[in-house]
Amino acid sequence: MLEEIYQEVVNKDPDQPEFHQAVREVLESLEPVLDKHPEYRRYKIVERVVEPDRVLMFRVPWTTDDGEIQVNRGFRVEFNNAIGPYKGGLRFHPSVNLGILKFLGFEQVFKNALTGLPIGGGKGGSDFDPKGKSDHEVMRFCQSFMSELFRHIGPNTDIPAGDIGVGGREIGYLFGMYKKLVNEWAGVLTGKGLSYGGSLVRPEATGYGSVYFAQEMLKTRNETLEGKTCLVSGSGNVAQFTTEKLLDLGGKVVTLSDSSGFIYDEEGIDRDKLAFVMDLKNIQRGRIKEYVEKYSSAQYTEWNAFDKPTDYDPKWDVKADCAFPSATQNEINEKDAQNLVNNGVYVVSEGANMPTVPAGVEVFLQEKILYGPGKAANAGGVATSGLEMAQNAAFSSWTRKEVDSRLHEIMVNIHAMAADAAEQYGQPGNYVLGANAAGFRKVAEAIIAQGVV
Ligand code: NDP
Ligand code: 2IT
Repeated sequence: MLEEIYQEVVNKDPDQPEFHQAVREVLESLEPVLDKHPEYRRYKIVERVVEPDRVLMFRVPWTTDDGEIQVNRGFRVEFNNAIGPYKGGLRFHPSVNLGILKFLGFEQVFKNALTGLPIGGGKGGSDFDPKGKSDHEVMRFCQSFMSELFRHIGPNTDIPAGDIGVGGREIGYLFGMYKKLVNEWAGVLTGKGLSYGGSLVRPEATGYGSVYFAQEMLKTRNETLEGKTCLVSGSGNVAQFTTEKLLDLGGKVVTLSDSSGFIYDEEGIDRDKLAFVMDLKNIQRGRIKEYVEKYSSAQYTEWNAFDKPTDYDPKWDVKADCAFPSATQNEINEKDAQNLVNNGVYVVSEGANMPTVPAGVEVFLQEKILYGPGKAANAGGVATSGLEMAQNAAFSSWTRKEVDSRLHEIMVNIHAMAADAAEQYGQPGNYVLGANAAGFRKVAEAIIAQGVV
């Protein structure tokens, strides 16, 4: 039956391979859940949950600094609000299309359920490329994007946030335009600046959370991150704060990357080097290869993620204990997964969404390494967005310590929920099954309770 549902998803939208991949991965976990809960079949929960509540698509016209008119496409996929208002990031990247945003929105539904907070799932974005654009161009783009999006969102309806290409700068411009159009200050976006309703620790949260998740997985083997050599991919928001938390916990980070290549620093990326990367990426908006001009302990390997010059990615062919993929989807193929295992990696915590292809996931499961799939391991970001919403609703702001300790507690709970569900369905240690089953069950119960709507 699940195969039939999957085929129908493919037949309806044959040009959305990432969405198919995300659906297949969840459906493959669900057989034992549906066997235990036949009512989920009767209520057609799977059929209902693979179809987004609604998809919005709109034109985003803007002008360059030279006065040339550009047209991009904007999207918001409001996937499912059974357990709370739509919640999820906005991605600005030239590769963005409806299939990618549907995959991200679908994942978000279950991820958000795992946080234990009342938030549904959504995702949006545009094929706009912020790279090489001036601040003013980015501002005009964000204003145009919001001039359509504003009528669809609201603090109890749909609350976007950041994702690839959308950080504090973009959220600020989007928020400013929303406020102007609606004439109301509302907690309608998360990831806001601290001076206008943002939460402490939200910028750090996804990376910190992914490391907390790894810490919990290691605990099951009575181990810690102290002294572990770690590979981190990406060099954006998630990668930076993954590196920071690994340093706090005594780990040694030896790689960072962007879509042009990666750096390997055998001496480890210490706090000063990380500060350099943060300035390079967040302020100068430069490329990671500039790291080697500053630090001679490192070497740079060019590997264009779009051309894929070899059938394996050399950044995963490095000796280490742990890997934190924190760039994008499908950045680890089957060969990369095998290379990681061959190089001694036995902990993989996914800061990115769906960074490992299905055949790579299979390698990790067969090898029985500690493998935390994105929807569990990177849920700390959206969870802290939920905490930002709670602070906005209560007109209050919490201390760094308070937010961080709640984030930590949420990650400990997600790990426990995924571990328990994996055990309950007969595959202890399989966090893929555990996360999918636990997230799905929560959404399914809410859908049943609310009738056929
Ligand atoms: P950023 O835009 O801050 O950083 C993205 C990083 O990944 C950059 O180094 C970028 O390199 C690299 N990258 C992007 N696309 C590709 C690609 N196609 N191939 C190779 N490298 C690529 O984004 P985030 O750090 O916020 O997001 C990273 C991942 O984490 C994404 O998968 C996102 O969905 C996920 N995530 C983010 C959350 C958040 O709170 N921000 C929460 C949960 C998950 P370049 O500069 O060359 O583009
Ligand atoms: O993928 C994700 O969970 C995010 N990009 C964060 C979403 C959010 O609403 O904070």
